Formats: sequence, C-alpha cells, structure tokens
Amino acid sequence: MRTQVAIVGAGPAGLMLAHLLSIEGIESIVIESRTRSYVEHRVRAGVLEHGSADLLDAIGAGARMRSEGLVHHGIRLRFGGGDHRIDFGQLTGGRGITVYGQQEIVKDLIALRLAAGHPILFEVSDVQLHDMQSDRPSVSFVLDGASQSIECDVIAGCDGFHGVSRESIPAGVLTTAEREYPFAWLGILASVAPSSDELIYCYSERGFALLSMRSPSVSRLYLQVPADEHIEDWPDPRIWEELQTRLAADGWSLVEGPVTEKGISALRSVVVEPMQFGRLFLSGDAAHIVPPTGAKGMNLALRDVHVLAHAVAAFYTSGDTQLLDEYSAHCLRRVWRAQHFSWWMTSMLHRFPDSDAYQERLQLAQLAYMVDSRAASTSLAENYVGYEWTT
Ligand code: RFL
Ligand code: PHB
Repeated sequence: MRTQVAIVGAGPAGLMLAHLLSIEGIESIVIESRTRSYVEHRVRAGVLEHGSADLLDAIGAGARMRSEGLVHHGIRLRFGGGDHRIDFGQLTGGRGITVYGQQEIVKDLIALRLAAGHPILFEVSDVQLHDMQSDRPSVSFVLDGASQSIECDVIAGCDGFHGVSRESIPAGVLTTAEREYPFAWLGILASVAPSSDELIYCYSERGFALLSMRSPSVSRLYLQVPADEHIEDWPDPRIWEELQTRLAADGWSLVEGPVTEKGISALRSVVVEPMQFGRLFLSGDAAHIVPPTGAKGMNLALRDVHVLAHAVAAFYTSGDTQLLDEYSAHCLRRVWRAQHFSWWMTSMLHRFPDSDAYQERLQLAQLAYMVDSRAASTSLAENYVGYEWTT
C-alpha cells in the first residue's frame, strides 16, 4: 500500500488528523490495534474546551455534540463544606466547555470517515515503523493473518501512551520529564441524573472527589484512591458511601443509581521531547500525558494534530519542511502550559499521603484565594476553557 500519511492509532488524535488532512486533499490510512467496538466504547474524557468543540464543528463532525453535549459556563469548587462557583462566562468573555464523552467523539469521527469511503484498518497487530529518517518511511503490520506494509511520506504516531511509535525511536533521542503521583482515580458511570448541573471539584479531608456527567440521565463520578488500590476491593455500596462522605454539603444530596462501569486509572505527568524523529511525528498521549484533574489530555491531543495537519499541508504545497521542523516546539509550548495547570490543579485538590497540618492549610488558603480573587479565578477559568496565545 502507498499513501501520503500513515496514521498509527484511531483515538481522538489519529481520527481528527485523518479528517483535517482529508480537508486539505491529503490522503491517509489509519491503522488501529483494537476493534471498532472497543475504541467506540472506551470510557475516558468528558470535557471539551471551547476550541476543541469548534474544531469538531469545523470538520463537520459537531452535529451530535451540539445536540447532545452539555454546555457549561462554570464549575464548582467544594471545600470547607461550601460551594464556590468559578464563572467561566463572566471571567472569559462568554466562553464555556462542552461535556460530551470521548467515545461519542470517536464514534462520530469513525462514522464520518467511513461514510466518506476512507480507510481505517482495525485489529492490526505486530506494527513496526521503518526508515523514519528517510523521506520514504513505512509501517508494517499484520492484518487478517497477512503481512502488509504502507509506504508513505510522513508517519503520525497517534497511538497513545502505550503505543509503539514512541518506543520505535532509538534510545538517546528523546528526553523524558515526568512525575508520578501517590494516588489514582477510581471512576464510575452511573445510570442516575447528575446531582448537580455543573461539575463539582471537591477537596475533602478524606481525599479528592469529582462529580461529572455524560448526559441528563448519566453521572460520572471519581474518587481519589491510593495508587495501588484494586477495583475488587470497591463494591458499589463502598463507592457510594465514600462519595457521600467526601461530597457532603449543607442542603445538598447525592442521588445514587446503578453503576454501569467502573475502573481505576493511575495519575502521571509525562512529556517526551522532541515530538519528532525524522518523518515520524508524535501527537497526543503518545508524546505527553497529564493527570485528568485539569481535563486537558484529549484537548491537547486535538491541538497537536491541528498543528501537524497545517504543517503537513504546507509541506505538500511548498515542498518546504519548515513548519514540520517547528511542529514539536510549537506544540510543546501549549503542552507545558497544560502540564503546569494539570499538576497545579492536582496538587491543590488531592490529599497527599505525607501531608501535614501545614500543607492542608496551604491548600485551603490557595483554594480560598482562587474564589476570593478575580485575578486568580480568571487564571483558573482561562486555563480550564483553553485560551489562545496572543504572541
Ligand atoms: P488514545 O485515545 O489513547 O488513542 C490511541 C489509539 O491508538 C491505539 N493503539 C495502536 N494502534 C495501532 N498500533 C498500535 N501498536 C497501537 N497501540 C495503541 C489504541 O488502541 C488507541 O485507540 O490517544 P489520543 O488519541 O492521543 O487521545 C488522548 C486521550 O485519549 C486522553 O488524553 C484523554 O482520555 C485524557 N482524559 C481527559 N482528557 C480531556 O481532555 N478531558 C477530560 O475530561 C479527560 N478525562 C482522561 C480523563 C483520561 C482518563 N483516563 C482513563 C486516563 C479521565 C480519565 C479517567
Ligand atoms: C469526566 O467527565 O470524565 C471528567 C471531567 C473533568 C475532569 C476529568 C474527567 O477533570
């Protein structure tokens, strides 16, 4: 097979890139190791920045998000037994976020691509990247028991944190900066109307809790748990009891319902630099991950491929690799802003195992400043909804 851009991974990054390239008249083939059904049902992110929602619209994939997604103009910080609203609308000139499940975006992007007759090859195995430093790189893999190869001009490594693309780069090329956190998130989906019309980020003595949602009848809730916790130790009644204790607030109650999905995810911050090796470009979780507290991971993945598509288009128009060469530095500026925001939200809202009275008072003082100061809440708001660089 021959194409212009071989895309490894059909997550939000890979699928969005395929659409953006196709709008520029550039051909691509997407290969994915999982089944279509698996990627369409993997429960992950839920919050789209203002700019990400606009991007889905711009490529013609926004119709269901606009009709089923929930637009929010604020979040609540809950601490000291009370709620404090961060009003995005007022603080960011009317901007908001859209709550819409990542797997719904993946479904919409897959349907649109297949309807246009463009290929996504699911269930490929033994994926290997070759000749990345030449101008004729290729990707080999096995599909339905047969060995195949795609020759291309550019490879986009959009295969997530556990993919092969980053691992294919020789040792010594990339530098890695990372943080591990001494806790994880236990997340559930429940068939019950959300007990709040906006997300609640809750700091409590027993640890962080988050109330989110997927629709008017589906709640998504998270609990901070120790990093080595096992999901088997958390039967549904224990999860609800812990949520009730942490989220308790005067005059408010958490309504429980059947749990339809649950799992534990580790929290890490990682960035590899540069996000390029020859004609291989890493995008999204393949190059960087953030703890989910800032709701940034998928948004960053979409931003990366927006930059990459533009650079690839310029390359085909002019033959010039300047924008491709600048891709990594361009993305890393936003990536590091999101790294800081995600690390900072995580540090402010979680209980650390070695915490003492001094650290707790510092966290509470920081939370109070966030809601008392317009400057501080504006900073949180603009980072959360996503902002455009002015330089
Ligand atoms: P993905 O989504 O991991 O997709 C990579 C795809 O590549 C496939 N793959 C391969 N394909 C071919 N060959 C191989 N060798 C392959 N190896 C892997 C995989 O099967 C997969 O289909 O990466 P991408 O596209 O970069 O997207 C990143 C996002 O998925 C991720 O950043 C977000 O889910 C993070 N995240 C959140 N981000 C937000 O922007 N807002 C949120 O509210 C938010 N909440 C979250 C989150 C992540 C969470 N978890 C589970 C880590 C909440 C949680 C709990
Ligand atoms: C979610 O709804 O899954 C979600 C919302 C906000 C976050 C993380 C996850 O910060």
